[in-house]
Amino acid sequence: MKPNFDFTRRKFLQLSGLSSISLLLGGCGTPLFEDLVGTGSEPLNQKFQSLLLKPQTPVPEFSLNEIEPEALIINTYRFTPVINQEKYRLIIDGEVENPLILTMEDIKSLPFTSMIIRHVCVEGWAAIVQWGGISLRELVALVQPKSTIKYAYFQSADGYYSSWDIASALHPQTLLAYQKNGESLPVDNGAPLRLASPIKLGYKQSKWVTRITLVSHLSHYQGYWEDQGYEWFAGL
Ligand SMILES: Nc1nc2c(c(=O)[nH]1)N[C@H]1C(S)=C(S)[C@@H](COP(=O)(O)O)O[C@H]1N2
Ligand SMILES: [Mo]
Repeated sequence: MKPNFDFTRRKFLQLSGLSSISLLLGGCGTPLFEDLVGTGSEPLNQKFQSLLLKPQTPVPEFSLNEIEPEALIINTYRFTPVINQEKYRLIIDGEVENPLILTMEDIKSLPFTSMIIRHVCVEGWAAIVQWGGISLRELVALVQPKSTIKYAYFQSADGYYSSWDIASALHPQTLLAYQKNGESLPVDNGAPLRLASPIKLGYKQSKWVTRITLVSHLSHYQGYWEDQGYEWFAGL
């Protein structure tokens, strides 16, 4: 679907003044509560409406004095893209009623949230990090997805890509981060915007995210590492 290039900041502010849930109710005509499935069921089978209305249980967080500023190893496989923050845009599109193109200013006007979690890389290291930014579920609510969406597909400025199950994408601690340990996110860690979540391995946490596409089917490009044999779900 073609993103909405007529998007204006005024419209955005108008939208963000509404609660996520009222947008969602406005955007779909299906009865919402029939989808409130039991918590024991597979996350992949949960409809996104129920996931948006009923956030999953948060993972316990660490305290400020447990942050390990030196332990987060820069792990970049191709190159570090140079992104002009003024010109940067995040596209959110796919099977949605209201595709958006956002500036960093738009993104920073959404409710700020932060968390202290453990980042785990399959290469055998981990680091306790504080990430600050916006929750992905806020953004997903703003674009008013169709009820069929099951995956979020992420593209990055260095050509990296990954895909997530929608339940994990809507987890309350899945953030698009623009701060690390209380400071602006360094370029090497994915500035201006990266994924951060305590429920997925490091290679799912795309840096330099430029486009998020919400879809009902996965293409055969599932991820930079996933397409080379790494496990797709990669849950922690
Ligand atoms: N765009 C992009 N995102 C990426 C990567 C990458 O090479 N490019 N590496 C991944 C891996 S394997 C890890 S462990 C984390 C590392 O994040 P850091 O470099 O901020 O420590 O970024 C992930 N996201
Ligand atoms: Mo990693």
